[in-house]
Amino acid sequence: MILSSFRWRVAPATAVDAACRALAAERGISARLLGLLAARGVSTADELARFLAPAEEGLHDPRLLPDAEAALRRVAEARARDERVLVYGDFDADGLTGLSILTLALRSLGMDVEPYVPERLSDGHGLSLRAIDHADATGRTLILTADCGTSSAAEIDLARSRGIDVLVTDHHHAATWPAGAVAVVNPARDDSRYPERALTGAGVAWKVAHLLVGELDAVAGSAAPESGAAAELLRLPDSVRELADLALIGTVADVAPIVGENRSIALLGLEQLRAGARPGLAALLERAGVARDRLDLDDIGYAIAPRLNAAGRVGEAGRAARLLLASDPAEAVELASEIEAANLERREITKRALAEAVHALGLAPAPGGTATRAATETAVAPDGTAPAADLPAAGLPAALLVRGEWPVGIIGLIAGRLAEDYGRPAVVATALDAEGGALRASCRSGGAVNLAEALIACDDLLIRHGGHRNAAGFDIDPDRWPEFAARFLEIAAAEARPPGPAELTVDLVLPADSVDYALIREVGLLAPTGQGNPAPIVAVTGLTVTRVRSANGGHTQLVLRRSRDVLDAVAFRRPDLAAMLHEGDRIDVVARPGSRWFGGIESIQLEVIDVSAEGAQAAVSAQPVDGGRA
Ligand SMILES: [Mn+2]
Repeated sequence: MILSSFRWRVAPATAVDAACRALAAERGISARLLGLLAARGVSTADELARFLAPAEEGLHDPRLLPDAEAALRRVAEARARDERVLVYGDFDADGLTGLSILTLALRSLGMDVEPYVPERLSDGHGLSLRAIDHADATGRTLILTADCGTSSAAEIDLARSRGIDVLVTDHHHAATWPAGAVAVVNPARDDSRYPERALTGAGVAWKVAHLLVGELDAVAGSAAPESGAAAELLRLPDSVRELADLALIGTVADVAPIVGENRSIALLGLEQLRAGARPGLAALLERAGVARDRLDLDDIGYAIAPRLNAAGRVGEAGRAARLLLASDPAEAVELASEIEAANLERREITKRALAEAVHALGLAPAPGGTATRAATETAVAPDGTAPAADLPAAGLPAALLVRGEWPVGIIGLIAGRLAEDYGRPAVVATALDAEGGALRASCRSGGAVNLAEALIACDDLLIRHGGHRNAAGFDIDPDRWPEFAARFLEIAAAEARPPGPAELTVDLVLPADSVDYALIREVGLLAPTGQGNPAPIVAVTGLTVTRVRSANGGHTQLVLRRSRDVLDAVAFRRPDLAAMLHEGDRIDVVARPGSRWFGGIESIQLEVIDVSAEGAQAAVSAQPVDGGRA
């Protein structure tokens, strides 16, 4: 009996205008690729031209950023007066890369810069008093922030009263911002007219580096045209292009959508990372066992970002910053092994804390935790959201809420694992200090419950809260916890997904014989894929199983026959398929088409997400041949 894990759904075709169609024909874009592009919002000639243009053409003029002029003026002044500058970043991967970008950019302008990395426990989030004291004590009269500062009005006023100016660069959404700052360069300000809203802290820092170096570096800026310069995009200096690897890491770490300007950052950043020019990142990749030449965004998301974040979680953020800033390869290798040790320690602590949380909740360990997780990891809809995992055993509450004594730095990780393993929102709280003060909590959701809205509905019980749909956090008085838990459960129960298999949206339906190298190349044109721009998912119909084999790591390898030859396929973390499928079964599959290289030869490989008995998925069998798309 062949049972599908998902109910398949074919993405509705998006209308493409005639000019776009004409340009596609001119550039040799097939109807099926145009259909895939349209599903990603590329449906006019203008958008298609921009998609196909070199990465640099997707960048916006940094002079359009809010307060760009004030920021430029203040930094120019600091440089002219030989002022000493402090750069302050948040301690997560986005903040650390943003801090490194600003530090390196100001140094390239010949300025005296000290990077200051806060400690999660002693400094906390936002611009800290300790940092201001430090700037004061060391004669630094200008502080630049990265990835924070928009909500630090009081600290900024205090700095000002002590003769220290603060220039904020940040990306956190804000209806108000500190009036005492010399500039608040934040495209998420309510009054921002900057064309891109989805930059991360590192992305904004990189744009500010472009602004400062492009305008102030005599050598880099000398090529600027004398007349009508304002209408031209500020030229991208090579020294700023070389910082795109750091901007990309922050962008992936903060799960920003890889579309628009972030896509340009991704393309430019991958070029730098693959070249391996930054010793710290080259050493980190080597340690993580990632081959640089085929590096993609998944490698950054799984190998680099967690290692940088781990450092921040176990009080080693300063070391991570030194790694990113290192210019000596030997020092970089040394720092990378220390970061690796911190990563292992963080994993160990998290594993123990997760077991404690599961026990405290009275849950059975997640049924084959990996299998449940596989469903959420592999099943990604075209809009970048993962459908909720199949719900495990009935009788679980609509949300999992747990209090314990864990390091603040890992509660988000525990909440994320609980939400994934048990397919429902999770809230994990821990004491901020030993004296029975406030609790700090982290929330994660698979998408069925909007956490930001749920917390707004509990606003009266919370000291402060913030976050997004799928990830949020808050502080609460311990006395208020029971009332909060009850109300949150009620909200989660009301919004929970109806029972039944989750939907899996496929981009395209193709008969097996249409899967060819041209398709693989077309899919490659959509790279780099990641958040907001997922790898295309295709339903391939009319296959016969000729070989099934379970492989190490819980994977299933398949050989599938079509009319004249066979296709190789692999299903990662799906050990169940090896037992369910038999030689001779007629099946349809949903897969990501790709290829692998072996002994210098490329061969097509389908990365299977789900299978069904041939014709059993109504949405797919109803499709005309070749999808009839575009
Ligand atoms: Mn950030």
